[in-house]
Amino acid sequence: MKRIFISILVLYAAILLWACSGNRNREEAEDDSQLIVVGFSQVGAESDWRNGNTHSMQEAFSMENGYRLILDDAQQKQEKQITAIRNFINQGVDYIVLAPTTELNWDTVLMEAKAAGIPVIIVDRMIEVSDESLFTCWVGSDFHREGDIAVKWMEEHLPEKLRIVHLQGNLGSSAQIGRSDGLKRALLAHPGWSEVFEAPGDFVEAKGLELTEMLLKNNTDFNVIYSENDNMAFGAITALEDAGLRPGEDVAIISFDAGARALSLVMEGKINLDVECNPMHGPRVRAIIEQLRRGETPPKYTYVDETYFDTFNLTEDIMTSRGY
Ligand code: GYE
Repeated sequence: MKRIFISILVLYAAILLWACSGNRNREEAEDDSQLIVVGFSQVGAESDWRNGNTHSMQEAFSMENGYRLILDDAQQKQEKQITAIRNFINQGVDYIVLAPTTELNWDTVLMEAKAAGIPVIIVDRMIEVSDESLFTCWVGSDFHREGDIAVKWMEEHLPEKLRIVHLQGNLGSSAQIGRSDGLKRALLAHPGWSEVFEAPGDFVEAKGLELTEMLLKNNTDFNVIYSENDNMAFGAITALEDAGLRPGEDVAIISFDAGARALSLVMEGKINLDVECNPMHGPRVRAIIEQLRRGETPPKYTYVDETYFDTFNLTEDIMTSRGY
């Protein structure tokens, strides 16, 4: 009799638990419908910068902050981004955030987003469209200025005769266009500077390594590597060291991004200059969405303030407080 009583009690408790969990799920579902839905088409996961950027967006658009973030990784392919944006439109997201791979050919898909009444915020790299009303606003870095900072530093700190290896980002991306442009103009202005090699390494460490290994194997004579991001510089440094050369001394290393790992190489003297490019765009994009929700008009273009680091100005404090 006692056993039957206990069994009934256990059964009753189980039913109660099940009913409660049902309620909770329903409450969560109701809460979920209050969340602001953001579809974010991300370039990929090619670099430390990119991973820092993804992380910043995930933190800013968390459930606790009232958002549901749908993140799509395009593996550096524009076709994948176009598909992702179409999926966001079909799902009826509230906002689309696009970090574009390259600048051209966005018109058609952005017209579709506009027709669906979904605001599009562009982050990081820029786009070139026939009609500026196809996107709400943009926030990111001034890549031309970054190129100019690098060149000015090279003029002030490196010898007059430079034989430059130019490792480019993926061609057609604003980060590549701006950083390459600074160097191109400087090459025309300095008779002592020559570019002995130029190729895209797509912002990826493995390609920086591969290209530098190939140059060393072919006995290419160079004394500067102008690497359009940190990860390609990491690859180049490994290749130089494997060949018994001293990066930062035998070959000057110029890089962009200035993430934590790269700054420790600046400290060690293996990267001579790292031009800062800040990926912490999450809070900036969130502030834009909040402005839009209040019915305000955010500025069409917002440039992030950035600097550069070399052995003269880098401190332990700066190095340890990097968020990426
Ligand atoms: O420099 C590079 C990344 O667009 C600024 O993309 C970004 C660049 C960044 O892969 O590391």
